[in-house]
Amino acid sequence: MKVPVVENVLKLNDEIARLNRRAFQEAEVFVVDLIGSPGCGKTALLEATLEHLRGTVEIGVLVGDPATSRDGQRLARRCAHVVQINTGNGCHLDANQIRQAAARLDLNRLDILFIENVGNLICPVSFDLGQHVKVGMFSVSEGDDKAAKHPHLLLVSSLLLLNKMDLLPHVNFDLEHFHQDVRCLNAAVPLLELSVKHGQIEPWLNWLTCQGQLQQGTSRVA
Ligand SMILES: Nc1nc2c(ncn2[C@@H]2O[C@H](COP(=O)(O)OP(=O)(O)OP(=O)(O)O)[C@@H](O)[C@H]2O)c(=O)[nH]1
Ligand SMILES: [Mg+2]
Ligand SMILES: [Zn+2]
Repeated sequence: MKVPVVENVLKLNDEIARLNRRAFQEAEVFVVDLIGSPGCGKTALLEATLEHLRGTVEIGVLVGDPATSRDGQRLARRCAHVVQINTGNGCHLDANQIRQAAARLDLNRLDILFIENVGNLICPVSFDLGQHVKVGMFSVSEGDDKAAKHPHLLLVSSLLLLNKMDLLPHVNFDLEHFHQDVRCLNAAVPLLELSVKHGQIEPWLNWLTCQGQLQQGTSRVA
């Protein structure tokens, strides 16, 4: 008997991601999918980013959490275009959730759309949301082995962030070892060290500005 085989369980997700990507391109909005473990500082980074870029670019945020709208409320204090997505027992965002949530925003008004993914270093990597870039975020309080243990995240990320550098003297984290692991797995990806708590996010803001300009250039050419 021939047993049916589902070859690509992500096929439907990928089709919806393509629609999202087209909608983002048409609206000329640069979309960043921020992936990191629970508590690494994703919302804190977005709060600080909103603060710094206030009045210069229009930003929207789609934020995923299994439950509560706490992150959504934190971000809405600094941003008028925030949608909270509750995933229940889902541990990642998918393209359809992004499609529905993005429909609540006027994409044409936005320059940047951040997607704060559910705190998780594993399956958010596999789900195309239609984003331009995925950014992987770690923090020193999680231990220096997290890059090595999550090679797929390193491979799909256009940028890596290492947060909570202020805690380095207090935790068991071998910075050189972490850098070596990153270089071994992906020699090309930039790695920026931040301390969001102390407002040290300039390298991230510079990267964001460069990417935004690059994207604008590309969409004009295309
Ligand atoms: N010491 C220190 N603490 C930080 C830093 N950045 C964020 N935190 C703290 O880390 C905790 C978690 O920050 P969040 O921004 O909520 O982290 P998150 O990644 O959004 O967490 P989830 O959405 O639950 O996955 C908070 O208590 C922050 O104040 C930092 O640079 N240094
Ligand atoms: Mg958060
Ligand atoms: Zn998942």
